[in-house]
Amino acid sequence: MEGKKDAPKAKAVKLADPKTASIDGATQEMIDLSHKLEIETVFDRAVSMKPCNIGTQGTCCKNCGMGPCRLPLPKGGIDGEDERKGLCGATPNTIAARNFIRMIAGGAAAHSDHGRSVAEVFLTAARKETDAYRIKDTNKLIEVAQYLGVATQVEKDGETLDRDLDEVALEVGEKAMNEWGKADGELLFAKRAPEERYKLWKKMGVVPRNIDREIVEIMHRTHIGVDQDYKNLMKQGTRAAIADGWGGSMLATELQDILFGTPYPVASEANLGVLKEDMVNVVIHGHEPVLSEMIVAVSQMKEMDEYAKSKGAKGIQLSGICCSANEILQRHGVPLCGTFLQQELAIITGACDAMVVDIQCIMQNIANVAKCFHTKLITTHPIAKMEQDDVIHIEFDEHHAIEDAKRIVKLAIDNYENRKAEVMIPEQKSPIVAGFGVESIRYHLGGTFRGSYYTLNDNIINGRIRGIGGVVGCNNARTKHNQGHVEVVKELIKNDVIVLTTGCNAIACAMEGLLTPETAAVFCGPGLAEVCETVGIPPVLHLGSCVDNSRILLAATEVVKAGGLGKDISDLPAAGSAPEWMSEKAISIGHYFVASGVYTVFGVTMPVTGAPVFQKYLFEEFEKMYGGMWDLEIDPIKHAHKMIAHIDKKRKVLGIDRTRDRILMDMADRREIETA
Ligand code: BF8
Repeated sequence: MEGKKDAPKAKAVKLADPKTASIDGATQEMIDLSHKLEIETVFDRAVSMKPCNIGTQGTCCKNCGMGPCRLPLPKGGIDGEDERKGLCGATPNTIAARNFIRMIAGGAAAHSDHGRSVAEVFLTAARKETDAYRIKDTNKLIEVAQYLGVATQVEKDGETLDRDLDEVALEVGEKAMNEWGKADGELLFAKRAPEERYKLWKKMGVVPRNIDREIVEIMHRTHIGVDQDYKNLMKQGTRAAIADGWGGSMLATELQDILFGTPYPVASEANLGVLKEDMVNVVIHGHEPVLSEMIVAVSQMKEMDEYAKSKGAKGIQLSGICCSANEILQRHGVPLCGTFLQQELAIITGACDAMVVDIQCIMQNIANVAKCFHTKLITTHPIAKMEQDDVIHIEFDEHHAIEDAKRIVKLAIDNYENRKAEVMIPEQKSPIVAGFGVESIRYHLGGTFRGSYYTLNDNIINGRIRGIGGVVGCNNARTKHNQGHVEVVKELIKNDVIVLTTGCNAIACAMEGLLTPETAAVFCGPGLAEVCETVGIPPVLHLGSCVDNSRILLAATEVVKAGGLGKDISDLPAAGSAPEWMSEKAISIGHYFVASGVYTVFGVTMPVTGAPVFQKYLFEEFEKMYGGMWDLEIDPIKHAHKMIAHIDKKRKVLGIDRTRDRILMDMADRREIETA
């Protein structure tokens, strides 16, 4: 018919080039296999779908029905006054700041709601309403009680006696729960920060009142027509981020340690090669260890092992993806199956009999991938279900935790004989030592004489250790899987910067073999290598999941307390990094690092680049206020060197730059001095 246009041709599906998508051999192999099997993964979608340029800049406002108002930065930048505005008149600064703090709210909510769930289970255990959970670490219970204002001793007949631990636990649970919604006062853990930091937060008016309130207030302030001053918006973003790092996340970590045990160094393995062809593979994916702890316990039961054997398997192989993986690795040595970007690939091995998920970082596409295999995909959390019809929902309840976990593991075992596709498990896996924390760093690097971080500080002062890098965060399919993580970390340790890692960075480092003491001799500068070899630790210390970034805050506080390196976290030769971030949680973490005084560099992109004035506020002016600030650097080597430059700047202010100069002298320099 005249005028009728040809029907649009279907776009050819673009496929990711495995070698460009990841640096990891196992991942490349599985992407290749996914193409042969015609199963689409995130890597293919990343090459088929471009990100929105305006959203990437942070200047798309969709907070009301008159928009979305899109305010891209002109290609040549802004000459003169920036006249861009939304329908209501909102400037790019207002829009970017609103979006930014909404990301903080999202991240803080995710961490903190996780923390609340743990606090609820903690209370159930303290009230003895369940047999499944018991207080494991009583030392930590006593320590945390003090920070929550819970008495650990009582006076009786003029004598001071230790208080009954059940009573202490109950009050700790109640006081902790109160932190989310109390009407008066302020976040109790804020005072765990160095005194100078707490005083600064007081002066700036950013000490959180309670955790929930700071998140809710962000949603209020960013509603149309409320807060329209980017500085004031960021003040609230800062308060909410502190409520996450020093509140929700820290409570999650501490209560988990009390309930499930504080991690200590443990040996294990990492990468898809940990799956076993002749065993029932249960892959745990998500974040809350409340469920995964039970699955670990049940999988180790003799009756389950025998049941697996009755079905022709040699036993049960547990492994983990994302931060659930980190949690059960830290406490039980369960191997890491993979990072955020490997979740689909674990199913594509054809060996995953059940993938059990709870909350956060679970891609909806795993349900589509699972459909192509025998894998049972099991959701377990009431707030995180999936619409696809192949997903089984078994809601987990702490009151009958063991029964729920048994049901799940049994389902996986029953499914073992249903494997249909040819099993293809990549060979790659790396040995690792994980399970570090504030306590184990004190044990390995602390001086028994002062019972503190004395040895660590001493080595920083004498220059063997140049500084501390906290390298954390996600994978992002917009950048080559694990490249940023591995290159940043290798460059740091090569330059004698010890690395504390969590989240998917920790898994990336694990896969690359950087979490072994032997790594020190291969990759580290001479000073750091000497320290690691002397005390037998890896140069990259795995501190756990993303809520465990609170451990980095507390480790930094211990360094301040040990003396000789200033009075505040902002005085330390330290820097933070998330080379491949993607989640809102990462933004919240980045901002509580900054608010705690840490120079923090992100890779990939930052959703503020469309508002240059606001960007400058975060990247420069924040340092004057908080001693910490944001930065963006995509190139991993430059990224690491920006961190090192900041570390050197701090060393100079502390007057310890000379010791470092001495340590860097090579033999030729020494000979020159000797012959002079
Ligand atoms: O909380 S690092 S991709 S897994 S968000 Fe997610 Fe990012 Fe991985 Fe853990 Ni953290």
